[in-house]
Amino acid sequence: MKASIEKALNDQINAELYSAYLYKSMEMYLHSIDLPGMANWMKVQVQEELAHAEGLIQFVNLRGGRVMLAAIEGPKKEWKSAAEVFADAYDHESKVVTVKIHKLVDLAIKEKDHAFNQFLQWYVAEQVEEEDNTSTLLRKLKKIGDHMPSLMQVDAQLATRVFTAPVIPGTTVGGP
Ligand code: OFO
Repeated sequence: MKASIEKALNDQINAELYSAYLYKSMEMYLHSIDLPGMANWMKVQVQEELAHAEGLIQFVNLRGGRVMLAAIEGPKKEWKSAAEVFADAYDHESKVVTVKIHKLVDLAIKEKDHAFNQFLQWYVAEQVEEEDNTSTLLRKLKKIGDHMPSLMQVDAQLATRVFTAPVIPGTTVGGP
C-alpha cells in the first residue's frame, strides 16, 4: 500500500471515530433534554460509525499497512434543540464525511489503486444513506417545531431503532 493511501486511510479512521464521538455527545444531550428515543437513535449511530472505522482498519491490515491511531478531537457538547442536533448531524455527514470519502476515491484513481477504489464504493453508497437518514429526520423536526405531542411521537418512533451491523465487503464487519 502506498504511503499516501495509508495516511489517508488513517485520517479516515480518525474521522469515523470522531463521528462516533460526536454522535455520542449528541446522544448525551438528547438524553439530558428527556428525548430518550432520539438518544437511542444516536446511540445506534455511534455503533454504525465504529463499524465504519473497523472496516477501514481491517482494509489497512489486509493490504499490509499500519494503523496508527491519533487523538480524537473533542466534540461539541451543547445544542439549543433536537432540530439543531439533527441539522448538525446532516451538515457533518454531507459537508464533512461525504467530501472526505469522495477525496479518498479521487486519491485511489490518482494512484491507480483499483482495489482501494472498489473497497471505497461501499462507503460512497453508505454516505447517500447517511445523508438521507439525517435530512429526513431534520425535515420532520423542522415541520414539528415546538409541537410537543408530535415531538413525543417522533421520539417514540426513534426509540425502536436497533443496531444491525452493516455488511462491509472484504471485511468481517457484519459477517457471520
Ligand atoms: Fe461513517 O458515516 Fe457517518 O460519519
